[in-house]
Amino acid sequence: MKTILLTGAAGGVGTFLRQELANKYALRLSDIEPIDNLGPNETYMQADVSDLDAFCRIAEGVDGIIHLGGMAVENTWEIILSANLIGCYNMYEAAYRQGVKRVVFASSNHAIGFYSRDQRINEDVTVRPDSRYGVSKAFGEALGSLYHDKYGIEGVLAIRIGNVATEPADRRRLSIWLSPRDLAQLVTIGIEYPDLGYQIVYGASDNERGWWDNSNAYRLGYKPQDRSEDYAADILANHPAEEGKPSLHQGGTFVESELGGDPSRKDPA
Ligand code: 15L
Repeated sequence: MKTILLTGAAGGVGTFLRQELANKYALRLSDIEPIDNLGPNETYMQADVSDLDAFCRIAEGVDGIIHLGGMAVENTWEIILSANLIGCYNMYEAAYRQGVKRVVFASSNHAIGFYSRDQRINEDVTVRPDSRYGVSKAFGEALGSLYHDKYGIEGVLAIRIGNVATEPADRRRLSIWLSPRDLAQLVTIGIEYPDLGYQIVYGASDNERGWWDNSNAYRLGYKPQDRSEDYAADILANHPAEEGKPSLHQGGTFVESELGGDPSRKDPA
């Protein structure tokens, strides 16, 4: 069994992945928060992602890293800088120093959130981040490319995750929903696919209303098991349409926050 380091393991997405990957990998869980309900194939090592020495310790001897650590939504520059930019640099640098072969980076739809919802985009488009958080995800993708091309990390998969949940939460999420088991399938491609190189894919289930051309993921063997359309009738009946708002950009509320330079700088939920 391969040993995989899962950073940010105490968070919501980390908790889903622990369940999905429980019998597949020996998971070394890491987070700044403690985790005390360890399963049979799990160990825990506390670390702050902004500390390179700590990152090198938790990355020692693993076969791959799934990097969820850092801030998962918008925040101040200081926090994004430390948790996401420095945290991400430390992750790739630790992987390089420890000879880790595979990295799966949890990128986000907010790296391309300023595309409008009537555009169908693939992984090759120019990034259009909708927030400091989105910029940090674009940075993490660029670092992945650098550490593959220049420093020889064998395989790096950046997954531009939509929204991971047991079911889609609203109209926007009908287009970007990613079920936990479909996420686990993408992550497994990142760990296992031979000669992966550096790849970007979209983290979306089989969503009829999707905005993304995810053929790169399909080329790598991704076969999503879940469909957001199964929830569409219920969502459309119970969630109002959002016509005429800037949220008709793909990034939703992340786009609206501070739009036009609003100094009150409300953070999106
Ligand atoms: C993300 O990147 C966030 O981590 C998650 O909390 C959601 O806000 C999601 O995007 C989304 O766009 O719905």
